[in-house]
Amino acid sequence: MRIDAISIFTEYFQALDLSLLGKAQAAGLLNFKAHDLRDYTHDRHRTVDDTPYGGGAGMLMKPEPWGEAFDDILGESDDAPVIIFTSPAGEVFKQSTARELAGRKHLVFACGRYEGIDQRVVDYAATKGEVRLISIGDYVLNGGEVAAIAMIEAIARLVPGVIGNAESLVEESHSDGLLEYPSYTKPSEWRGLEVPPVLLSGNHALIAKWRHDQQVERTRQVRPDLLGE
Ligand code: JFE
Repeated sequence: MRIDAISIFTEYFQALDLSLLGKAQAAGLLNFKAHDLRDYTHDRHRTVDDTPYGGGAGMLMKPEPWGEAFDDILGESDDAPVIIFTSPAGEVFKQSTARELAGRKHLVFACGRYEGIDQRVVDYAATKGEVRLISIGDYVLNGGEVAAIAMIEAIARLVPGVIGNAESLVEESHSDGLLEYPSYTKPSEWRGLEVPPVLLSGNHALIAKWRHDQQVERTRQVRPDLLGE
């Protein structure tokens, strides 16, 4: 899978060189590249922002560097990429979104800063691929990079071979729509706190039932919306 990100803070994406995603890149399962939007400017100050028409506070990202970046990065593309604008005004990113995007060959993340990007950049991108505006949640970040990194991590771990232990993914898909059950490792007693005895019982049917009950109870307590309540 090929993933590009366009940003004025490409250093953020060094996080993707760590751990499993770093190994996936080294193994050629994931071809990731961060592109500096300022490389597509031509003035002495490498300007990417300007004031909004109609007035209002703050600055917007001007369209010309984005157009040049898309022409360069999407020019090399074989089939229609998905172009993702991280935005607080987008559809909310879900595990189902990650699954959909993990099935595509080429993703391009457009990461804005300031108060956002000139709307014509989104309209132009739609002539080059499938555009999605995606939010990672109902809070406002200072820019799109952190949101893009969260999405890339969630997507890339679903690419076959990226997670060595395929069982972790299988088990997750079973528990679809419920929160995880609490987990314990050794020692069986720690600072006066005991592991629930059922987990030491060796009774696998009983353990499966206990875990499912814990999932339902947890979900009811903190995320009743997931139960449709
Ligand atoms: C950008 C900003 C003022 C946005 C109303 C580009 N889930 C999520 N939260 N925040 C973002 C995504 C995000 C994504 C891209 C971004 C925030 N900003 C900051 C400033 C108003 C804004 O939108 C700029």
